[in-house]
Amino acid sequence: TASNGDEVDRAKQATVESSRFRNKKPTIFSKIIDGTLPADILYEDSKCLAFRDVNPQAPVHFLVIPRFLLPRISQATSEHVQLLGHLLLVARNVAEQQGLTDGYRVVINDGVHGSQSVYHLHVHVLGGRQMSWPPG
Ligand code: IU
Repeated sequence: TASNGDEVDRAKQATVESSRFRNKKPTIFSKIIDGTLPADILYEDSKCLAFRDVNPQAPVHFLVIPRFLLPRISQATSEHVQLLGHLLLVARNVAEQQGLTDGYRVVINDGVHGSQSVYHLHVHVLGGRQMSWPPG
């Protein structure tokens, strides 16, 4: 579903370079972004990609991640407004593509109390079953 292959290739390279420049620690998600680790990619564009979670917690469970390495939502600033909005719209579009017509859960885990395990911002989308509240 890549809209423009050349644009995506340039974005991949730019992301790798900007992550190095900013001296942020790449995670396993950087390998999915640069294509060295295979993933079941549902959507990608110049700013982000969506892929199935390897350990799904619902019949449909995918992650939307920015190519740009922002480790966690608590490090976001006004610089990231457009990027964050884009991630949520992609989450919504892929949820629709996945047929989640009865609703779904969108989650961002942050830090220790949020049980974040991968420090590359990711939006979880879970659906295909009834969710409960509050989460554990
Ligand atoms: P968390 O919000 O940081 O806790 O979630 C990380 C998610 O990344 C978790 O649901 C893992 O199953 C998922 N994941 C993945 O999809 N592929 C991987 O190679 C790794 C983790 I490591």
